[in-house]
Formats: sequence, C-alpha cells, structure tokens
Amino acid sequence: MKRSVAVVALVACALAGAASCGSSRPKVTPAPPPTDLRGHKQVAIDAVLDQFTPAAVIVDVGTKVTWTNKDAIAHNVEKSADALDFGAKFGADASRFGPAQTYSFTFAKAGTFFYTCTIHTLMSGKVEVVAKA
Ligand SMILES: [Cu+2]
Repeated sequence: MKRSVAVVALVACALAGAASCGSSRPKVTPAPPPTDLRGHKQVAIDAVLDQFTPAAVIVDVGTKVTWTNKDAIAHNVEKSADALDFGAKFGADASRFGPAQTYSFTFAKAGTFFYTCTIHTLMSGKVEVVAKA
C-alpha cells in the first residue's frame, strides 16, 4: 500500500511538471506581468495592505498617475535608490501621504521608473512609460 502511494505521488509530480516537485530549492515566484494601462490619460495606483496595487503598470508618455493611500497608516512614495531620473521632482513623504491622501505625478518621459515606500521597503512599484505608438 505504501508503495502505491509513492507511485501515485511520482506520477502526480510528473504531471505537474518538475518545477513543483520535491526539491529543497527555494521557490522563485515570478513577478506578475505589468498591468497594461496604455490609452489612459490618468491612472490610479492604491497603497493598500502595505502594497502598491497594481505594483507594475505600463502607461503612455504624458499619463498622470495618482497614488492613493487606502491604508490606516502613513506611507511614502519615493524614487528607488537606483531608479532613473524621473524627469522632474518625484515623490511624497509620509507627511503628505498619510491615510486617504493622494499623490500625483505626470510621466513626461519614456523609461522604466522604480519607486518604493522607504518606510516599508518591501512596498515597491514600477511604472513603464512608453512613447505612444
Ligand atoms: Cu509604506
């Protein structure tokens, strides 16, 4: 009986694909694909449950992005340390991004811009700005 359970497990493993099977290597969760919001003049990103949602977006050049803090605690929105120059002063500190506060920035140049909440360093996001086709 034990043997047939093992065989079933092996078969299930093979069917599910090698990646999901038994090794002790840490699982690497691929980042979800960015949310494609091209074609919108304005885009909204929430800071909620200590996450920026959606965390990664694609927008057209000239799009106004507005972050809204939907948590009960203060966050900030700051350029990541190694991020590209956003083309203008970017960011809102915690005194301007408390609960229910918003921050807006219009992305005037193309590029991939990384930002973060420096209070909760796992909170980070990315705005891919592309020239209109
Ligand atoms: Cu935060």
